[in-house]
Amino acid sequence: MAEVNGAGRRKDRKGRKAGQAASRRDLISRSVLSAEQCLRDQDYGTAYAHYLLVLSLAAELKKDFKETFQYSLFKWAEELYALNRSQDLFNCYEQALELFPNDDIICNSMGEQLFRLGFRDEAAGYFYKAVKLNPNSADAKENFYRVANWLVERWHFVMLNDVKRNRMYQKAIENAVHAGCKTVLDIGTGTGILSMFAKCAGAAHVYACELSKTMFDLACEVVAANHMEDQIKLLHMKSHDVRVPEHIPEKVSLVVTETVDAGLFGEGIVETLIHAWKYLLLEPKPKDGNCDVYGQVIPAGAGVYGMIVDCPEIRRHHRVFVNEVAGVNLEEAMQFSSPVRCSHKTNDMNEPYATEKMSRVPGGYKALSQPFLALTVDFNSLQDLESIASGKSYRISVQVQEQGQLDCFITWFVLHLDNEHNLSTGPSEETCWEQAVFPIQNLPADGYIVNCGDTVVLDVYCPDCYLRLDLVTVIRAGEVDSGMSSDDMSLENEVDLCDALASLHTTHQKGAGREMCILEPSEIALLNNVIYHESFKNAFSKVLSSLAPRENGTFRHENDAAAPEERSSDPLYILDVSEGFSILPLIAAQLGKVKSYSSVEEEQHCAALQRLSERNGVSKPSLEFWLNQLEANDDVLQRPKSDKLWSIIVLDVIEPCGLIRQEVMEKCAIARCLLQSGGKIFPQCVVIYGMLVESHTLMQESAVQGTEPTLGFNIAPCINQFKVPVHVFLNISTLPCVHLSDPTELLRLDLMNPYTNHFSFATEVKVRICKSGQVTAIPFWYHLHLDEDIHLDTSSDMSHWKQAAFVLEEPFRVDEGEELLLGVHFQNSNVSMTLKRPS
Ligand code: 44T
Repeated sequence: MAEVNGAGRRKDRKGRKAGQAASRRDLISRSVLSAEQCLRDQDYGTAYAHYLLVLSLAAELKKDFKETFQYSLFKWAEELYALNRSQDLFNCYEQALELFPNDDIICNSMGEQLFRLGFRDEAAGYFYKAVKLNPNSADAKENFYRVANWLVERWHFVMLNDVKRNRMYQKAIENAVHAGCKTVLDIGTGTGILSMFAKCAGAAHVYACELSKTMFDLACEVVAANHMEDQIKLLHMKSHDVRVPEHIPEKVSLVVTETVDAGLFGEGIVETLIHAWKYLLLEPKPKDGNCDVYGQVIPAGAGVYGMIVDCPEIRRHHRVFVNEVAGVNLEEAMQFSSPVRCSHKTNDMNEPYATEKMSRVPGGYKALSQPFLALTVDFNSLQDLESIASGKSYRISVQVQEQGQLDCFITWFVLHLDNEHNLSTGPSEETCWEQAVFPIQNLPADGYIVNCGDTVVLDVYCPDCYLRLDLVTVIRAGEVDSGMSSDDMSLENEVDLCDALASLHTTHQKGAGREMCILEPSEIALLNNVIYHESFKNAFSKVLSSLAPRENGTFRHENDAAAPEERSSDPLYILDVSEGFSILPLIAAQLGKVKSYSSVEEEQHCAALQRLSERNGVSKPSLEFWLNQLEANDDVLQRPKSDKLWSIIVLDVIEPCGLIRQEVMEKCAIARCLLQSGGKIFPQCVVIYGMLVESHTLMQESAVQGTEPTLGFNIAPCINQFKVPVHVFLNISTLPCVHLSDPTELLRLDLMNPYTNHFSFATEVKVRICKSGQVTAIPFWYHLHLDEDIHLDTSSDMSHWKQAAFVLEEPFRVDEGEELLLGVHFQNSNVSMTLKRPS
């Protein structure tokens, strides 16, 4: 019986199984049919859901349906994005990645979604994964290169190549370990190099923490590559979250760290060390020195130095100093201001300081004072650290020694690693460091000139972990200090100080009450660029006069089909799709019967343009804001009215960093369809120039050069996975390099030509070598041709554009007089280059 029963149950189960399989098959095929129907109906959400079900039930179908599944996912994601349903959007991607965990296309697309919603670090992680999964994916590579800088910042390469800095840290750590520090915590370990120094110096226990996930993973890889994974304990956490004994078993006798930025405190070293002294370090060395084991920090302390500087390049990026640009008066209407703060005004958009490698600033700079000591800090004194964290300010008077313009303060620092080892980040030092720049703004135009003998009074403090230098006043030679009583000198409370400063500022602030508009430094440089605006004005005029109705009411352009009488009273339409703040529409609107459309997005930009147009007598209807006209889903490049086409469309082709903007050719193709006959796209043509150079500097910034600079430790192969061939934001004029060829035309993009519809180009150009050497890089820049006669050069002195360079994988030896073939390849806006000898 039992057996029969058993057999019956088995049979029963078998039957049920067969039935289940059949109904599963049935469900699957029905779902596939529904999915296909939904796709035809463009109901992508439901199609996606059906495919998801199908592929979850039938893994064997994954191969067949992968592309259709991806298609419905991407379509549905577009809709979710448009509907602002980002959580649902990411849920879909996560489901998709569960089904296809190793699919580079989904990974890359997930990265793109994250990126456009502002999650850049996360996006970078997905691009990285996509490239790892498919090293040939051009899209993923382009995306990865664009964000790699967020994952692993470029200074890591520079720093690891800096032998002097590495030796100095190594020596100081060795000294401390030999003197008895046996337990070490490396805070912000980066690639783990300081931890490896400590271990090799003989430390018994080495712990390291790193808050960035990418850097932590990298440190693990580096430490393993050096066979020290059992000797260094790596923690993926912020030092503030490290607890004894949960994460590290004991308090340590040495903390090593280089969590410093150009302004010294910007990486939070003060707060980090306050916490470390309270919870992670042994007691400091007592005054009488009578103690074997105690806590200490490398670096032991630092001195911050400052200087008053005249620098035209910094001036033109942080202060609008032209009063009139191509007929537009800027002076009375608006107060433009850089986001880099230097005054008491606080604003969310403020950045504490800019950074600049002063030795490489185009046009150079002039020191108006001797260096002055702005601040010192003892990292071994909790009291000192807490005093800085309290935001206490120090008032300093500095003598002016040279006549010039008060453009900015710059600061740098000397890190005292220990009593013997000091690292300076000074502007004239041979180092990889940048200096912090505190631009001076909002003085009356004549207030910037200072003379020998004047005294500049400033406050130095560190209110929120960022160093700040505030100009208080300038005491002119021979004047008594009328602005400040001795009482003011003792103001310690920040609020009082701000009030005092505010009242001081308003007394000499010209045009107080003018509307404030904060612009990016590149936008300020653009406003200061008179030639740029004059060029556009002239080119606009030419197009407009070629299209304007003649006296007899007919149009000059013979192709124009519409009846002249209908059109003769119509204005001409101009659309400016520049990114960021642009006054081109205003310039156009002043040219007569024109209706200009601006595509500025920020509210303060719209307000500024409106105010400028009022003050410049531009009639209200002449200037419109394109985004106000748009329905939620409309395309920016639609035409203004049903029967009217654009006479001019201004496209912003080059990014300030020196790269071609993404999707420019796509935009161009649309723009061409929206032009009236005889209408023009600006620029009409873009010519890319390049030059072969030997640049040690670019190599150093691009990859760690073997094991020598890292003192024998094997770091290069790990971190060089993050190298990026294209460098951006370069100043070619000051880049340390030897020119091995003349500038050469590389590629011509004709934006007006309807046959330029493909978005990837490859050409080969002959380049003559004018000097023997090693080609390591090819800097490139652009000429933007507005018409046959007028062009703008993105490498010119007043340009708001910087330049970019392609760095070769390996140096290429060349001899004077020979001719090489340079292959240039553009895909979307990603550039790559190859160099070879003609066969
Ligand atoms: N110095 C700049 C390097 N971190 C900046 O995630 C550029 C140096 C520099 N981890 C040449 C040029 C320059 N707990 O990976 C970063 C960061 C991490 C922490 C754990 C913490 N409390 C922190 C704080 C930061 O530390 C690493 C280094 S910080 C950035 C250093 C002018 N040489």
